[in-house]
Amino acid sequence: MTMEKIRIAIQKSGRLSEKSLALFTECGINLTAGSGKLMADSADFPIEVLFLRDDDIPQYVADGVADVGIVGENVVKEKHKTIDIAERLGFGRCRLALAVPKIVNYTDVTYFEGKKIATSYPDILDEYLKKKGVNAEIHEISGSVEIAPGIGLADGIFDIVSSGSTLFSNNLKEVELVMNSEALLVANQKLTEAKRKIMNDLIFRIRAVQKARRNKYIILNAPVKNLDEIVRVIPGMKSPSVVPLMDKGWVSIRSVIAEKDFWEIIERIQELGAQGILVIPIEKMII
Ligand code: PRT
Ligand code: ZN
Repeated sequence: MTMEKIRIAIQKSGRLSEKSLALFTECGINLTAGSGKLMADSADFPIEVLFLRDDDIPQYVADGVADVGIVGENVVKEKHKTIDIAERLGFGRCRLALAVPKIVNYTDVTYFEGKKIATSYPDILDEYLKKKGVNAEIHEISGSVEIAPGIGLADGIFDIVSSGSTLFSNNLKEVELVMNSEALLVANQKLTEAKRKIMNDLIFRIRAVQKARRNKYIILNAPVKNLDEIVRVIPGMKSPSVVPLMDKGWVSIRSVIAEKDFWEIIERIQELGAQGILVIPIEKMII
């Protein structure tokens, strides 16, 4: 009897490759071959990894050649294949936006009426323009979209923006945000029961890793007189553990705090007399 596995498609080389592989490692899934090969498998988890161009991933997953895949939301939306979004992965964040030359006196989206827009995402753009009631000519190109206005190929562009530095260095400015994107775990809609179970195991691990990333373990010494107030600031998962110190006026507190509230919490508890604050990264978190 062969053990059931799931086959997952990830980007072969590009902006999502490294983070996709890092996610497997953090989930305790070590792969046997490098990303240079077409496929890899793992001794730790019933998984087989297929390395592809990101544009091909939705189709492979829709066809069932791969059971699941990791791909940008922008690509999923552009390809509109019939696949499920199984989990949002929180990396590869970017946005799809319209941009025009800096010198343009832009007021609103009607600027694009009768204009030429260069993009690698014609379907998403077309849908957006229809919704806005704007008629523009969509010029599909597969790369270096940002140079199109400079060489007279288009009046504006519709492209992925992350820091905005590519737009800046090409004398363009972002004028309309069309969609936000992040990496998604996508799945074939007709997975067998056994494969669905493996996928859910994978999602369970991914969530534990993500939760851990969003939180920090904190240890600190606190004066007993302010204990109640300090505990209100760092409530912990259930409630913090409080350990007495030899010095009767002090206790040691251990708790978990959210990364995003980190500096605010540290400031508050310092005001309340906390000392010797240690902040420790968490590897996995299962509640
Ligand atoms: O070869 P393959 O087809 O697999 O890769 P690709 O070249 O099509 O894609 P790749 O590797 O560039 O990006 C893969 C995915 O990463 C995209 O589909 C997005 O979901 C996501 N992502 C996140 C980005 C960016 N951030 C990003 N900044 N994809 C592209 N960019 C490019 C953008 O096209 C522009 O040229 O970076 C430039 C803008 O960046 P800033 O920081 O200058 O604004
Ligand atoms: Zn691509």
